[in-house]
Amino acid sequence: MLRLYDNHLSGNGYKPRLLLAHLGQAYERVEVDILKGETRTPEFLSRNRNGRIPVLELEDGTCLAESNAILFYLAEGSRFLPSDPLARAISLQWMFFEQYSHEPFIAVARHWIQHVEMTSAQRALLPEKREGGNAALTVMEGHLRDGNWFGGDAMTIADVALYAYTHVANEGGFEIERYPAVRDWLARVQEEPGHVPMEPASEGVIAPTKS
Ligand SMILES: N[C@@H](CCC(=O)N[C@@H](CS)C(=O)NCC(=O)O)C(=O)O
Repeated sequence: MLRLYDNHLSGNGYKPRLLLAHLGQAYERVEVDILKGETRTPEFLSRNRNGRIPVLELEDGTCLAESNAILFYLAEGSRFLPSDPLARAISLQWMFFEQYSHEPFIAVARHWIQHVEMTSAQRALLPEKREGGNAALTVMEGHLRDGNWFGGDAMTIADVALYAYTHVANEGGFEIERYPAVRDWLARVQEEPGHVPMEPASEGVIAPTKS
């Protein structure tokens, strides 16, 4: 059985959880306490040298890290990853956008505000995080004025990747109401059959039913 090393607060961890629910794929979920440094133990580092969740452990013990790589692997052959080369690349385009222009601003601001005691250096960087996050939301708003989804005519892994931290952007101090097309897209993602919320995320074997 697939095993997912995960943390219930993490949008990066939620991405594979959400896709696995849509795929109706059973897996074992292992909660890793990122705030207590459990991602930096020798045991965890043997699964991901980069010391971060999520990590997907395959049945043969191979470990795959990086949330968007995990999405790409899991979605192969499903409706969440198009077969056309250009359509696949467009999904990847938005997933790289998420990692470079979105997550480092929106997820990091949320983490600092919600989960840790902010240092003065982090507090000083917060306006920069706000600016970067709003720039990403503006790009998304522009795209969604012309289309319902990011990777084509239906929901793909690009939407899963972008949904994870956008739907909790308010926790990072972002005003999603300023982005009506993004807000409508969030509702569309939530209305897809098989959708599961970010929390609660139980431990042990998760056996979703296929939507
Ligand atoms: N680019 C990575 C980022 C993963 C990441 O930042 N994981 C955080 C939780 S969201 C983590 O494990 N932090 C614990 C640590 O750095 O020790 C991905 O998309 O999977």
